[in-house]
Amino acid sequence: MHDRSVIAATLAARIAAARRVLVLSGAGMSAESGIATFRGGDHGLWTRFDPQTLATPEAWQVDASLVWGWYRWRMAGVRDAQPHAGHCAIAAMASRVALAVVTQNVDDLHERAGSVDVVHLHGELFALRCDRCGTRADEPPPRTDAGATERETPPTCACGGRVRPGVVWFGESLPEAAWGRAVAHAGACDVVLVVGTSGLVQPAASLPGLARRAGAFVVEINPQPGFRADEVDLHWRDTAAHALPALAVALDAQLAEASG
Ligand code: BV8
Ligand code: ZN
Repeated sequence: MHDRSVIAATLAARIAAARRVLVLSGAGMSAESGIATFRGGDHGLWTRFDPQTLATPEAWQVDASLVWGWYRWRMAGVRDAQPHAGHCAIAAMASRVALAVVTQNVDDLHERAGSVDVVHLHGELFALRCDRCGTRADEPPPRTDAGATERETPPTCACGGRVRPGVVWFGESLPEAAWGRAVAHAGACDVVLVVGTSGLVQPAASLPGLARRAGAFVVEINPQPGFRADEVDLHWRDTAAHALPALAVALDAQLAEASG
């Protein structure tokens, strides 16, 4: 597509000249790996389950088996998924320019594509821990029969607590270290690529505005607009698995040309 390569070349020139790039990703980053987004289309996680209800400490208190069964189904889905060319493009660009990844996602697809030091604002699906003493726990062997609605009793810890997913639920505070690193990245970068987020969940959604006020050029890569027009400098109406590889190719060409 002509405009995809034109946008990619223009943005690559800016990235080649940047000191530091920040990628802020949301559920749309994992969509082309087959993982349902939270609000997208008819397959969004919200449509079948209301994560506003399930992804909360209250739900865990009231019906831990439903919550645990839902996360077990999501863990199986992530294990079966593969990073796509967009995840790989981010890892490739990070080997060429100073690029940090801050994600709202709890899957491990950025890491499996080769990104290192990924900041997980909302925790990590597979970082299981006891809800009482915090001891890390291993996931029990995957179940073959469970469906998304299958209840499953969560494992118990030696202290009597229950094993929970290592994610940040609605109403829970973000990990201080992760939030601190995200704010530092946002305040120190020249270009922000906001990929696949509807910009609804706070405080993560405040990061692009913070970066822009600190002087960064903010690009949103998303087929739909997630952020207000005054919060982004460029809305690249494309998908993560198409736009990011085109950008990585354009960046390589830019850097090759610059090095003569
Ligand atoms: C907190 C882990 C302090 C769990 C998640 C009223 C107003 C404002 C804020 C609040 C409010 N009431 C409550 C709050 C605070 C609340 C919040 O923001 N609520 C929202 C819903 C209104 N936030 C919190 O509670 C946070 N904590 O504030 O702490 C505190 C402390 C104590 C007491 C009170 C407050 C904690 C939030 C973390 C919640 N946990 N995940 C789990 O995964 O189960 S959030 C969850 O939704 C995901 O992690 C994800 O990050 C998040 C947002 O979703 P998106 O990533 O944006 O995905 P979405 O589906 O929405 O959009 C997908 C986008 O991708 C779309 O734009 C689509 O167009 C695009 N797309 C689709 N396909 C593609 C694509 N883009 C590119 N390529 C494609 N192929
Ligand atoms: Zn314990």
